[in-house]
Amino acid sequence: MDNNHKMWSDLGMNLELHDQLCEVLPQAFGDVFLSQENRPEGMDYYNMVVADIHGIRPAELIEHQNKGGKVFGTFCVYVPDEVIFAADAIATGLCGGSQFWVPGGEKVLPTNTCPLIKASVGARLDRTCPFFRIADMYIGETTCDGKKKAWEILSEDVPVYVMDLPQMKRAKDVKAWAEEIEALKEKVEEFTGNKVTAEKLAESIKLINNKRKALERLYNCRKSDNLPISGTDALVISQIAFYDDPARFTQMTNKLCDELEQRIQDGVSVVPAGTKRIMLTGTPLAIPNWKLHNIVETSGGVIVCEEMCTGTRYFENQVDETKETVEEQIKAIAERYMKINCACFTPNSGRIDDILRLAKEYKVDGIIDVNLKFCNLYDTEGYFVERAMKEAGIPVLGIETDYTDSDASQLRTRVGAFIEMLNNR
Ligand code: BJ8
Repeated sequence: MDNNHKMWSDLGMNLELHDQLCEVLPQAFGDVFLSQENRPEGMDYYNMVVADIHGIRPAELIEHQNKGGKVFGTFCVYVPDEVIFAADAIATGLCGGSQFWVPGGEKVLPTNTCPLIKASVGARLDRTCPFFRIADMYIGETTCDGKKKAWEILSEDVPVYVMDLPQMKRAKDVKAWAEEIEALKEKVEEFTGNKVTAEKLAESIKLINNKRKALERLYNCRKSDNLPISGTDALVISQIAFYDDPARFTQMTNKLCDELEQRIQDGVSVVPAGTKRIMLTGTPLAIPNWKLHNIVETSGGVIVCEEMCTGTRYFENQVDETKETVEEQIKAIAERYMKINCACFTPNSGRIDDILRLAKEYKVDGIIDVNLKFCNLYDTEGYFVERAMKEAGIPVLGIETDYTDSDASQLRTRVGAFIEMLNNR
């Protein structure tokens, strides 16, 4: 039994089922990523991370636990990692992006639940993901109805703490969110036995801000006329950001950005001049959901930006680093997080403003508004997105999809026609 198998077995995983996943992932990764031409050398790090996705990082998390540390699993970009790291614990993203986990979720959830929720629940209940096994506690949030009920199901199997996210953005809501962050701090302190001090919180605010800055630098490179990196590669970096060690991730991403900035200066592009620049908006694309990027970028277009939680919503806006007391720091954290524009808020016009701004900044030719099947929130908000884009004269294609490949050829046809229309404009 190799080291990984021993670790997975010790975690109580269903090895037989998990082996099936291990068999298909390298092929999928090879087809989507390694077939691309002229990739930056700095992608080697992320290739390595994905190649051993259930090995390297899980082993690090277990090492942390063996030293007495705790691991918290999170599902939403609203949950502030700062508070968790400040208690010498580790936060790791747990969203599931593979169809492999969906049937496990469907055993307990209605079929008409979004695939992200079904996959996340299935990954836990089927015991086929080490991250879901390792996390000592899950942190849920009251964003959409499907998630709220999923926490209740998951809590029968693993400790789950739920943060109550306000769904409006008035001053009293920001205050309420600060109170929720304070309550999370107390929970994390109790669970880890470690005190969150102002010094510790200042350190972790910097740590996570630095990660955001590295991602922002990466995305800024994508604003260039000559594109130094594909959207597919940028997406996997965003996905890895959710669970990699934050300091190492920041260092490797900044190193990659050095190379990308050099490429921009040297006029190196991964696509021919004139390739239509597409922005994706909508529901998150959790790892290993690479379907749409692959379709767009093998149909003559290129993705330059994702207005998504696996994209700009994850890294835009920093937490104010100048605050000195825990109370002020928590307020600053709440203010930063309440700037994220998720469709669970009403009204959510800030998201429309963001999309219009990003379309300009990234010199976008067209937008694909992506909705994960059965996500009522983003589906409904698509009405405003499409209307605003039409008014601004930006072509928009609305797509609803899931994690299966059953609609791949139909999507390819629609995306191909959209890009052709952009080429003929
Ligand atoms: S801040 S987008 S990460 S809630 S796609 S599970 S909303 S039914 S993931 Fe999200 Fe936080 Fe918002 Fe971002 Fe529900 Fe919709 Fe599924 Fe969703």
